[in-house]
Amino acid sequence: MTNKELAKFLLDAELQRKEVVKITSDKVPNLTVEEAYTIQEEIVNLKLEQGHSIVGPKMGLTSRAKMKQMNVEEAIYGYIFDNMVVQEGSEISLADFIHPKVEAEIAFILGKDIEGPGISGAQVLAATDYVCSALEIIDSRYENFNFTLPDVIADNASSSKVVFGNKIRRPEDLDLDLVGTVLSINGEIKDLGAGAAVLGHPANSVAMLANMLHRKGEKLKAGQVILTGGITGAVHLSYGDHVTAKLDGLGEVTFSVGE
Ligand code: 0L1
Ligand code: MG
Repeated sequence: MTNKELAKFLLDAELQRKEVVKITSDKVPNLTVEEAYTIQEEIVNLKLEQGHSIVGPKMGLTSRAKMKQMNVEEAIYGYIFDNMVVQEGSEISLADFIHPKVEAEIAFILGKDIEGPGISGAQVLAATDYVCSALEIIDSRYENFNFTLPDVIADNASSSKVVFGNKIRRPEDLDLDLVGTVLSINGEIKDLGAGAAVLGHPANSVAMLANMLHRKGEKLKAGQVILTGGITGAVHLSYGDHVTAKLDGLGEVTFSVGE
């Protein structure tokens, strides 16, 4: 199969809400990370051709625990599109997903372009206009979230939906590494953490992204909204769930799960 055919295969799985066997099992056993990003690019192009626009990139596998689990030194990225954004406080339909999970994150809204190499967290903070809370809903197209690193990169880093909190703050008004975060479902705490769970500081995640994009001759652009990675672990969603994340200084972000 060509990279475009593999991209269509994964996009069909997303559109039909149908889980598939990971592509390294049978279709491309020797898939490299570089080739996987090429498949992801084909997915991005197909979504753009369908009329969707990019909100911004997202970082994934940014916690030490997830990196260790996948045996990687570098996080991964994917892209969030406009049709993935869900209004804060609204209800999503379980039927629109395969096996969704939710994680609490901090999003950065860029005021200036950021171009690698050698970008630091301090440079990211200087280029960031605002930060806000977010709940990312991930929905791997692979059976049981069973994938290798190249598989998940090709699958647009499991991107599915995102709910942004309504409160925006200037980044200098908060210690983003110390932002305490509590993720609850139906009033029960499911996980908690602090901003430092994301590569020591969420700005480091954006810096890593800028440096990774530079290797492909790309940069982060003013106006993009960037998901920096899960502060909490990812928690499975079920019908009837009312999900709330509280992030210190960034307020609450919520949604619920209907049929
Ligand atoms: O946003 C994320 O951290 C997800 C990255 C992909 C890994 C997964 O699907 O669990
Ligand atoms: Mg995430």
